[in-house]
Amino acid sequence: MEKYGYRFSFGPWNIHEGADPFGPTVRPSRTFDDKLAEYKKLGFDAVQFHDDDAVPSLDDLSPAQIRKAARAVRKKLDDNGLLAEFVAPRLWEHPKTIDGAYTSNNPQDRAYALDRSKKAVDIAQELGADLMVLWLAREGTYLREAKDVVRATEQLLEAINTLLDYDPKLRIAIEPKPNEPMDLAYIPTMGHALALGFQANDPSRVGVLMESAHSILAGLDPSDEIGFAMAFGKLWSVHLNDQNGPKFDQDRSFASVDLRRAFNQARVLDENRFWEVGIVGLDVKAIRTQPAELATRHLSNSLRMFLRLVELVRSLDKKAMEELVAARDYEELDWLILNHLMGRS
Ligand code: 3MF
Ligand code: MG
Repeated sequence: MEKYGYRFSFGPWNIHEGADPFGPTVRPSRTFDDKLAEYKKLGFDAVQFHDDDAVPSLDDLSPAQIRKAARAVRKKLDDNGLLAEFVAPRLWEHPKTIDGAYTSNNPQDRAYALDRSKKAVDIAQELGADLMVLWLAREGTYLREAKDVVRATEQLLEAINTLLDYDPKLRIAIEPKPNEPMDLAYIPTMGHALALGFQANDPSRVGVLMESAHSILAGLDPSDEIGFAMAFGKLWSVHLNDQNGPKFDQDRSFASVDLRRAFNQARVLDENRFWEVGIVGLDVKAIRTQPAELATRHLSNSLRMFLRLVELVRSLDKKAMEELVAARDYEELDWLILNHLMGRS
């Protein structure tokens, strides 16, 4: 398969058991080693990690034990010919993160969040990744009166600065999402994430990760979110997927809901040479009905769709497009694009 210089990644959570808030698991769990063996078969090059995907139960381990366990994972990656793309601290499951992590109203809980994040940095170092992704899952409110938004914004910045100081080589990519699990998140969009990053002590080490479903939940167009971040050289990773309107986060296969919206994401990424700066992450989940033995199709389908869309981007009749833009004939431009997507000229 021609990959046009792109590399692809997903996280172990993208092969999952199918539990949802209303029902239990529907597929057996697969071990990490078993999942790792799937990556190359499915055409992928790199693994995205939560800290505890790499080192389970890290809260019960000393920093030295954590580093040792992470080194063993690095060996497995090497054996499978895989890279670690990033590590993300999982700051939304522990009881101490029940009301937020860096923005919790409880100082001991905030200290836990920072300590846990530093452990995630240690893991990233051992895995050979210089990137940390911050999905700020519970940094927000159910009740607006429950937290001080100005103080919370400062706390987020302080946490980022602490992590940048902790490892002078670390880069941080903020993954914005407007809601879920919180009603209202403090960093809902690319604009918020970038504004926060530009205020950091070393802004050159703070960028963003754009997830399609998160942009759509915010009522925004993912390709514009991509372009906005790329205009500043700040798009360091993506979670491409799809989403059927503003409801719960669906993580559908890339392009499966809105082909043209996906085409435009591939277009903006490709026209701005994303393959030179980052890895294409696919944060997709199999539909709950999918039988266990077929529950990796969403990954290979998403990867193949991305590459097919890149093919379409590169075979666009650019000259005809320029002429139509110059004539302001956007109806005909629309027709050209639709025909192209339908495989006709
Ligand atoms: C939630 C997400 C997360 C993040 C992941 C890595 C579980 O909507 O998208 O997936 O992507 O935590 O940052
Ligand atoms: Mg994501």
